[in-house]
Amino acid sequence: MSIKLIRQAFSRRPPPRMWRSHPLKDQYEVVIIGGGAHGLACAYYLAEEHGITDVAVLDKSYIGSGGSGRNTAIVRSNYLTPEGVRFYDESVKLYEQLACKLDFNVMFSQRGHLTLAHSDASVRTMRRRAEVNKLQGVNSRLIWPDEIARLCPHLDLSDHPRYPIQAALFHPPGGIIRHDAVVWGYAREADRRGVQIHQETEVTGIKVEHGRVRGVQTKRGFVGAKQVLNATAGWGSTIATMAGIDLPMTTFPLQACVTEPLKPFLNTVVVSGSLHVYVSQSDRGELVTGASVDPFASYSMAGSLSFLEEISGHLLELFPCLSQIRVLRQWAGLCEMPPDFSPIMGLTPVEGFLIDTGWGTYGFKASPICGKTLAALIATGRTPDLIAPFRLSRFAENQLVGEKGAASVGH
Ligand code: PYC
Repeated sequence: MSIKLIRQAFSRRPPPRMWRSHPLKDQYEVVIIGGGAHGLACAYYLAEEHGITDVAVLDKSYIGSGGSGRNTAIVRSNYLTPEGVRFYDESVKLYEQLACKLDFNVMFSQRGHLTLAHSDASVRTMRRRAEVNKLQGVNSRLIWPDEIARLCPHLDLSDHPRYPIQAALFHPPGGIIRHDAVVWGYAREADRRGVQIHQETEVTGIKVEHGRVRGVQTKRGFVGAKQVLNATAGWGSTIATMAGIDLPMTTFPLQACVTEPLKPFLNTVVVSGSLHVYVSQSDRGELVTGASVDPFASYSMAGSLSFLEEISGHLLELFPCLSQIRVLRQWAGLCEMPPDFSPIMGLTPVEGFLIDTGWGTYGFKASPICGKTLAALIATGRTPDLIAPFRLSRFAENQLVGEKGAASVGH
């Protein structure tokens, strides 16, 4: 426990506010639409690394109310494409330093990540992923049932299940994090550096003149800006349309749920792409688990019984010992899915209007690196090499980044 925390506990003063309220100005240098981990990270790095503090982060609700508060908080970099592995690995490295950088405990637990293979084809894919990962310097390897049993003794490794487990991709740096803490930590440090956070400030239009962005229309009035970043996860294409840009994405709900707390028994994150299930145990003991995206496009964030039936069946196939466990609550978030399962980031045909979109089921884990690279692009006008493969123009150039290592997308 830090000295600061102990001093605060004994002081009579209420703890300082994490971020302040301000009147909305009619002009900023940069407006960021979306107060999730991506938007707030970008605001923080703009201020911290480039000295740009005349920044407003606008959210239509409270900060972290979108994808940042609706995910399962898995962090990993064991993707399939070299472009994806390099990008997510930088994010893992930033997450490793984040608690120190923000002076805020984000509870990053690198407990290891197992992706199970239940068929010969899947073993081949995991082997390929392991090789791509190693070539990029990422710690990831194929392991067999004896080692899986040591890491995760409660998994059913017998030949009884419909799809017996044959092997797994083991990624020791992968783990889970406290997603709200990431949002709050970035918000507090951005605020301290002069960034303004405006909650309940919905953007309803984007003003573009002669091919250049001029600002955003909000429910609280017009706000001018030299540069506008669209960091709105599930609503990325809706916002882009306001600037006259059509993004090649479809929105699907992704559901997840949490069980009652159990004594600690699951020390790794466990994922099965074939069964469409991923599960980890939170520090409170709850199992946090989810399935693949819903099989239809929708903006609904309602939970469904069919999800609960499906996830229970799949989870019990892996862990029959959980048959008496009760589900406490479930939720859904919106995933905008590009055709190649890779994000769409960077410049657009509208000068000054940038995008941080296409985050499908893989957005939260990219927050730090996405914020950092987009801040660099906003500040310098130059696209960092790390995000160049994810440019919007890749679709017209036929340079897709087919990311089959994305989870929950039912390839
Ligand atoms: O990318 O690890 C992942 C993930 C798990 C659930 C949704 N995405």
